[in-house]
Amino acid sequence: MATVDAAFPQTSHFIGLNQPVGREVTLTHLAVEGTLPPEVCGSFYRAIPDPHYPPKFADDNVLSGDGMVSRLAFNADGTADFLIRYVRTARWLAEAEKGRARFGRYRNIFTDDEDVQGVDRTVANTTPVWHAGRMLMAKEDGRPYQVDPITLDTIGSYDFDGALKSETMTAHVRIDGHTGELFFYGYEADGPASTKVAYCIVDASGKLVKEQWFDAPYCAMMHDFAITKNYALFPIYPTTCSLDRLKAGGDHWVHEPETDSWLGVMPRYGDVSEIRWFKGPKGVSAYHFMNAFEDEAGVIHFDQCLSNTNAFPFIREASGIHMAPWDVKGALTRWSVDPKGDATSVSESVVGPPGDFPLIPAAMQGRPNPYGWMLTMNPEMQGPPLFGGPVGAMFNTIVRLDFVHGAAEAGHVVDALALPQGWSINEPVHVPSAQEGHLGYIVAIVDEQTGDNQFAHAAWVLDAGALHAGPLAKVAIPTRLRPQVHGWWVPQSQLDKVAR
Ligand code: V55
Ligand code: FE
Repeated sequence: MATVDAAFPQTSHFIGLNQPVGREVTLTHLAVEGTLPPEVCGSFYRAIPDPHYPPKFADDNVLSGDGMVSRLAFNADGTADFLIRYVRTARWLAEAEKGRARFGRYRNIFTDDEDVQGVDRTVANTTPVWHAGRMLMAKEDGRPYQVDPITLDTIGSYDFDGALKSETMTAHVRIDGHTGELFFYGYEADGPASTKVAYCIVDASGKLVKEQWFDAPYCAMMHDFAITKNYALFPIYPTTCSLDRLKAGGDHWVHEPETDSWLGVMPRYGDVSEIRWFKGPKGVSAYHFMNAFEDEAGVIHFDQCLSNTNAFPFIREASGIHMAPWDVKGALTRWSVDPKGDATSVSESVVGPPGDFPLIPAAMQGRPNPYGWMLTMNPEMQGPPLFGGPVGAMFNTIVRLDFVHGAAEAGHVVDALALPQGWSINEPVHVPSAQEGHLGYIVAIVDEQTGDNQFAHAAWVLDAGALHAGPLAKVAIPTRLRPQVHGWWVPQSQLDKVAR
């Protein structure tokens, strides 16, 4: 139980919480402790990278791991089930056939075995995206894989019934809660290091109705994007790719501290020729965005978990950026632009604490969000955070921000739950309340280090308006878990509608 898996490189990417789980799990009738609110009726899905085989190259990173999808199902009888399944991608099947890794370095086709050239190498490991009754496991380097939302069995690569031209769809989509439309994009849309970006709209029934391509200012890691009621926003940060570097067997990404960031803004139903590029600061980076919205004056506000360099240590190392972890600074940062004004750069303000995994109720997507949640570090914690994930440090605190009532000097933080030393919390999902004025519920997986290379995991259900009160309900999950990338909540009413 406490043994390390010596078949994997003994680097930060494969030890401790990052040690691969390596197996599919079926746990049924788990006890739900406490009082589960009736609204928390449905399933919580999570995506995890978990390499099936030790990597071809010892310098592999967490992001390369084969996609695993988990489902925590709250059952009608008051118990819960927990399933983990590999996504059986073309890559997973090709490797399973030989019983070893055949694909090489992170997002570098030139390091793959000769006999798998041309095989889809995406690992579908980043977000379980639920839309129009379909569950898609997405990763930004390829097309998503569709999985059965009940059994988690892999259905296959998904291209919107042959309509999608882009070779990629990112893991960060935006669904307008008012129209039910899915907005997404794919970068490196026609191959590695390309500046081509595909911007797509899928109607509420799941039909891809529009796909347009444009050129980004340079080939950048475009991890997330945003919509407002009337606009689509494409932020560009200077973590860049070069084909020559890939051909030489090098790293996909290098961060460039002296290169400008950009915010592309276009009418969301408009033509890509209408994109206006607003200049941002040099050298910054962000993975995840809380939201974007227009105010009464038509000014767009875009809130992002921004940092002064790329947050991933292995990308900084590949870039020759030597910074102590405490010199990596960040904050929830607002870029404001007037799409009809004359200014050609963003205006920046700090609106929240450092951290990541921002969350708003799905209904507020692209509209003003008076409040939201995110993960951060407890500044009062004595001792180091739990080691894990691509950054190497897990978050230990969840906060609620109130942009109306919270003090700006306090980063709008009005409520917090700080976990004890040795604990961490993964990306939460939001479950709406049936009660008017109640902020709903939060579901998240928490990890606890219980010994040398020993961990315990549980799902916690929190009152989204009273985080400090601690869990209303808990489900202990008696199996080892790797840190989650992203999660999704699907209400039981929607699962019941799925034709099976
Ligand atoms: C991220 C995750 C990825 C990836 C690129 O969290 C960026 C950010 C799990 O894969 O390939
Ligand atoms: Fe992400």
